[in-house]
Amino acid sequence: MSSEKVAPGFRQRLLDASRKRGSKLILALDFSGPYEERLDNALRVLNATKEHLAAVKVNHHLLLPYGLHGIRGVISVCKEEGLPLIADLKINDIESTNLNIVDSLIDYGFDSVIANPFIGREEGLGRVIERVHSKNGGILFLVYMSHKGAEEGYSLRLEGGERLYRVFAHRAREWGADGVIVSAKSSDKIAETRQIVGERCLILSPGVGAQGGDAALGISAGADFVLVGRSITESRDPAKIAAGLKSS
Ligand code: NUP
Repeated sequence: MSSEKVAPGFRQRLLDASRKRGSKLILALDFSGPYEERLDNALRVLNATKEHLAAVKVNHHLLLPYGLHGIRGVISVCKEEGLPLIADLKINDIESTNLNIVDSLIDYGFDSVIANPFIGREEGLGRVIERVHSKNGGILFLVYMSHKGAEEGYSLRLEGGERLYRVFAHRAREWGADGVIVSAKSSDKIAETRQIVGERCLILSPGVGAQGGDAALGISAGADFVLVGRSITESRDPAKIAAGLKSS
């Protein structure tokens, strides 16, 4: 038997980071306002809150104006701190484009990506999941989003009566997603999703604070992590808010 140590996968890295800091909080590093100030603001908030975090999520707010190369300072802080980095690009395209996206993200140091299971497996997400896992990264599926209109799409009934978000939860389990995104405002959907995906698939819940949801409710419904942006990034005291949310 080989004595070579296998590096832990994304799920384990996230759980390890969470345990180390006693935190179920994933910081959404989202900033609006002048483009030239966003990176400095991101580094300021990241450095102020890092001891309270389990992971960091980056969205278009930083990636569009700066690109992967431009945010390498943020990536470095996360690497130094052992904070897994999630790219919230909601991958939603054909396979060759999706593969291109995940290759860039992982090569630049991201640990995982969020994808839309709506696009399907064949020539959609199938090889993307394999690619991400072959690079020791993770993939998270949108199952039920946190905005009001989520109901108009994710709750649609399919022929036979099953609702779309339940199909997405089944896909997460069957296709080997490392985690799913389910609104913190929908305790019932979190509980239903847990029933479907089992214990190995992590549930990450956005919609806390600025969108009206409550972190403790999300966690008590069965979410493993809460995903919070503006309540922290737009606060006068990000560290205080993050410390309050870390073990909701
Ligand atoms: O359903 C989702 N809701 C949601 O808010 C899926 C997401 N990925 N997000 C993202 O989480 C959203 O784009 C933002 O980056 C973050 C929540 O930010 P905030 O509402 O806490 O500021």
